[in-house]
Amino acid sequence: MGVAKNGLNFGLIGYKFMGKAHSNALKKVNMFFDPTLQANLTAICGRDEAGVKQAAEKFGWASYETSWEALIKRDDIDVIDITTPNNTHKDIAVEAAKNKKHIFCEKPLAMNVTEARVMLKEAEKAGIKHQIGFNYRFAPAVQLAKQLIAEGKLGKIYHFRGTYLQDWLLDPEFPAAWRTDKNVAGSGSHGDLGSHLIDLARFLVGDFKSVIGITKTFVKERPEALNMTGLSATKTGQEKKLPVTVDDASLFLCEFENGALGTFEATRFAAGHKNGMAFEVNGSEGSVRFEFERMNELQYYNVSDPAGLQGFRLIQATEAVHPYAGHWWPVGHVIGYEHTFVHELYEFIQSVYHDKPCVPNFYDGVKCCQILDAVQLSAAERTWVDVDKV
Ligand code: SOE
Repeated sequence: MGVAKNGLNFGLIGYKFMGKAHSNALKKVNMFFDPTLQANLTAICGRDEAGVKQAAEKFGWASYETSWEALIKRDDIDVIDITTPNNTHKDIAVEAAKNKKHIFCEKPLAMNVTEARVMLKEAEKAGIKHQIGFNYRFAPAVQLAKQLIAEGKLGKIYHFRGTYLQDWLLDPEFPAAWRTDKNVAGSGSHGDLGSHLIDLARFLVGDFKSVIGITKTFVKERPEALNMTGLSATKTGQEKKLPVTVDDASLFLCEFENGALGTFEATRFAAGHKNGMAFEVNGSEGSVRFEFERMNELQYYNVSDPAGLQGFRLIQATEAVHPYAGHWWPVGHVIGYEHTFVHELYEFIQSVYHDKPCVPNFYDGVKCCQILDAVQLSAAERTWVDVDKV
């Protein structure tokens, strides 16, 4: 767990979509945030030597490995950053914890709550810092929503309404890749998109008591994929079709511990929506609304505004008083998706340096997996499920 005097040495596993987002963030964090420990891009890891070598050169990593076991064994690595598909998270994290490396892991934490609990247990036993990549918490406008709620500006919370809409699987000819394979992804839109909504709901409203849900797979088989990066995939060109073993859409209701009610919708079949994550929170004193594709803005309604002037006001969360915004550009010079990763990794580095718990951490990852599993159980049994029973 030794932390190098001249910084924190990262070992990143994965070099595609999330690997690129994390590599970019680690460079930008040094440049814009002056963290207490410089983030060192020490080694990147991937199975394909040509691919990982090229990524190391392009993204600016000092070295590369083709085996994650070898990466974890290296004495010059302080942090293992996991950005590989979901079925690899548990084994990597457990091994990293045993070797006293701090861990940053992409979401969802694991394939199911059982695996997630093992990861939390090993991380706690090792006494290392652990964080999960729920990056949307770190948009300045989302942090502002949290501040308003914490200050009581929304009063008693009644509703959370979350939607996460994408459409990249709409075409039945889009190939079956790792994201449509239950053995690799664990679930479909449910874990991939629903996990973000669940985390935001826990962050803003609190813990869940019970859920009832339904999941659906609209297209049951697809042509075989040659490869997949980000949300694009190519076909092998063969006739062969593969079964889709995950959900295409997942909808559920919840009751929170504090009595508020929530509705959640995650789908890859919402034509026209590319990364349409949005939520609204309604309380006795007001409401907030957020849409990711307009991520610099927060809408806020205050019931105490004078009659005749009431309405949602549009706040552009780019002023120095807004969380993280002052590290970037002058007011009104907006930021984007990649900045959320810079913010979360900044917080991670600060937690390591100051020896304080990371937020959100593996405990939050476990709670999220518990809710994901409870919804799946509810969908299978067509009934309400108490989250604590899972
Ligand atoms: C793909 O659906 C994806 O990239 C998710 O995996 C991310 O977590 C989300 O931020 C955007 O969509």
